Amino acid sequence: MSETSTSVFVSSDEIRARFSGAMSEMYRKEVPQYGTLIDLVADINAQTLEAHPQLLAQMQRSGELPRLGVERHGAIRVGTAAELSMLRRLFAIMGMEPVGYYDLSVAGVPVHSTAFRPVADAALLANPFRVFTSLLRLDLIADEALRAQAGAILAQRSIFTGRALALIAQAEAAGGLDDGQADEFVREALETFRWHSESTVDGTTYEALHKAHRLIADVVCFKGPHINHLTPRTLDIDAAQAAMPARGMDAKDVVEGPPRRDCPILLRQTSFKALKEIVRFADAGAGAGSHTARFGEIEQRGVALTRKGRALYDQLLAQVRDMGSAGSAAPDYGSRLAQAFEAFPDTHEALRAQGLAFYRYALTEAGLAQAGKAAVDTDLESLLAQGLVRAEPIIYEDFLPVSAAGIFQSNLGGEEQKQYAAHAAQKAFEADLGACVHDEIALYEAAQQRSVDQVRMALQGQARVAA
Ligand code: OOG
Ligand code: NI
Repeated sequence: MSETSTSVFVSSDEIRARFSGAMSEMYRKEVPQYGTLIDLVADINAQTLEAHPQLLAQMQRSGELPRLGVERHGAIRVGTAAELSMLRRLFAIMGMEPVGYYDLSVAGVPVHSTAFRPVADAALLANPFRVFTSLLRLDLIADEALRAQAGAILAQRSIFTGRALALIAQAEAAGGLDDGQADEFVREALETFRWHSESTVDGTTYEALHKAHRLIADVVCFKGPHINHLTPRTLDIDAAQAAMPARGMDAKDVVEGPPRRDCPILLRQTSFKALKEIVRFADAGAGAGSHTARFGEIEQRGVALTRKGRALYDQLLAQVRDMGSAGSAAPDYGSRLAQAFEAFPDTHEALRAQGLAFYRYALTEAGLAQAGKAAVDTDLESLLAQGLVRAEPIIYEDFLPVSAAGIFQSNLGGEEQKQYAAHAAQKAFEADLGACVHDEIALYEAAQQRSVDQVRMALQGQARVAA
């Protein structure tokens, strides 16, 4: 039975690709500067690949090149556990699972978050679309009456269309969606992420929530969790940042994350500032107001770090931020950052040898010729030394809490800094989500190990197993 019924299902990779494409098209119409950003990044990527044949070759070998042009992440913010857990089910249909837990309360943003993304190697190569998803923490609103009011407003809204809910249930029951259902699912799911210029509340309520925190107003006062940015991946973020003003974009002051390096690590991000948009409040008589929430962002991705590498990154970043009171907005931030990160090795040989970053191992041409030969030793280091195996960086697919906070802050307008006590609550978040989040570092570890196992298997047969 399963053979005939499952064969008509569209793969989750395909649904994700359709959805990501549809979302990009919608956002291009809603925020035209996003279209400009996509064009700019495409130009910079083409120039970068032309100027760096080694990078081109490496991306060809790793299979990353085709995904580059369609790669992007988005972000949304939701208000209730029910919304979050239904999103989990919606994203699951597109092969996207919650990865990582981010506590942003430390940075003055009253949310905690995860990223929905594909986790399997092949799915990441097919289309790595990710959605950074934040849950508002009403418990961090100090004013009790306001907290209750926000909760009551959120309890009344339904962010999914009836058809979307029906298709989610149907996909779960049947194990997939056919071609027509998949298209309908994409159309219906998209509605949840659309911008609505009519607020669900009156102007006074908006102002009160806005005063508690701009982000609270953004989550509570609208019909749904409008997509607030979409981010293409650039291969040279400094070049893209420098070119933004000429194309009419108001770029953020500094690039978040590590400094420019020969071997990019983790993630670097910058954005153009959020646009002021006209909003009509429920008491339309009061006239139109405005809201600032939606922006454009670009990112450059580098190699994923091991726990040891990540600890070093966190330590160096904290050191930089402790050196200057103005954090990343200080004028000497760039030089302080570069200086501190001199302590982070910047060759792939060193990163690998010191266990700071993750690599995917594969047989070279010479290695393939040796496959199955009796003399082959499967000790990884000696295989590398003999040129039979090569190590390619595993790209970081996730986010960085300090950077995310910087992105949030720069797009909330103003210098707003609320103080919340550091308050990681992963267990509560997972209870609201209805599932545990993946440990992102464990995923990279497993990907690296799979590649090692594949190399060994390819050499198997007469090959000795390393002691
Ligand atoms: C999410 C900000 C985080 C990133 O790239 O780090 C983010 C938000 O503003 O909702 O998207
Ligand atoms: Ni982002």
